[in-house]
Amino acid sequence: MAKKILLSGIQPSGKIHLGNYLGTLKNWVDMQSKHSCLYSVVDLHAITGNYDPKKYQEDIFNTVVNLLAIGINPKKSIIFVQSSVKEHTELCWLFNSITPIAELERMTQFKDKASKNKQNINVGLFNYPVLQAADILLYRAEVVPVGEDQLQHLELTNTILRKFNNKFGNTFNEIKPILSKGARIMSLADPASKMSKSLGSKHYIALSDSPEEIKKKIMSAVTDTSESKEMSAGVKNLFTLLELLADKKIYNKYLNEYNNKSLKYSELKSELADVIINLLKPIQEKREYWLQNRKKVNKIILNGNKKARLIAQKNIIDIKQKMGLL
Ligand code: AQP
Repeated sequence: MAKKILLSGIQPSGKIHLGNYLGTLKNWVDMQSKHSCLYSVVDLHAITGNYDPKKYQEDIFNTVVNLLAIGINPKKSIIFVQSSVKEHTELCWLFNSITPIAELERMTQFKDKASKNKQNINVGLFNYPVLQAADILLYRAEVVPVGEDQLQHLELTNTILRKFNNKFGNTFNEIKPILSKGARIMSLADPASKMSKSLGSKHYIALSDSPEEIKKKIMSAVTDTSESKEMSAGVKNLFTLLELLADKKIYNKYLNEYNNKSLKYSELKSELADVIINLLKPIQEKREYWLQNRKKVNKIILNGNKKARLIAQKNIIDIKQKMGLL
């Protein structure tokens, strides 16, 4: 049986945090043998937020370096930059013509991002999920690994493809979101919010953070904020990280201590910091390797762009024919 096509994207903010890694990117690595994978650096999405045009190319490059460092293998998967394939924006426009405004108005990520950045509520930010649908369906992808925050957008992709199929004939198969166990990692400093770069550096651990930075951030992570008997969101988050990264025995030991009220948070945090430092050490070494081999990275990007373009150019013809545009 032919392998299913998988597509997922990451914004080129230069840094990748533990939430991105455990929520999605680890899955990207694991799925390379099962599916035909396309991984996109979604530079057209990220310009809907605040970014620095002068260092944007470097951010895109660093994002690809990070993907290579975590284990995305360009011999197995296509790594490409979204804006190098013009058909993404073309298909976004085509989908605009069948996407109800009311559906976009429901999107919680738009409401959230708009409320946090009132000076820059642009049409692109509103339209973001339509471009995301185009990213996926341009390659006829059916499998989409994401974090929990993206589920609503993927439901909209299914709404758009159903509308397309009804109006223009059966073209796209329904897409299936794939969630990992770490689908929602919370901020270390404000565990009510998801771990996110835009909150500031004490809220997240970047894959490039030094052991000292990691220790400092974990040791000062918020734990109990109230006298509530329930496990607080901050402690739960530390346990989630430990469960995902440490041996089951170690996790159970701390959980038992928590349950019989003998747990010292400083010990839990110190253990967790060490586990994270060990996880990141080989990734950071590979990152150094790729940073010193810029030519190889650039070649990987050019090759990936070329392969993605070939698939996109073929698929858009079929879509435009169905819509009466060719
Ligand atoms: N906290 C998280 N827990 C689990 N998964 C997460 N993802 C993001 N945050 C978490 C998943 O990471 C993938 C890449 O997402 P992105 O490039 O859109 O990054 P983002 O969500 O924009 O990351 P930030 O740090 O939250 O960026 P800002 O603050 O700039 O908006 C996606 O699959 C996402 O679900």
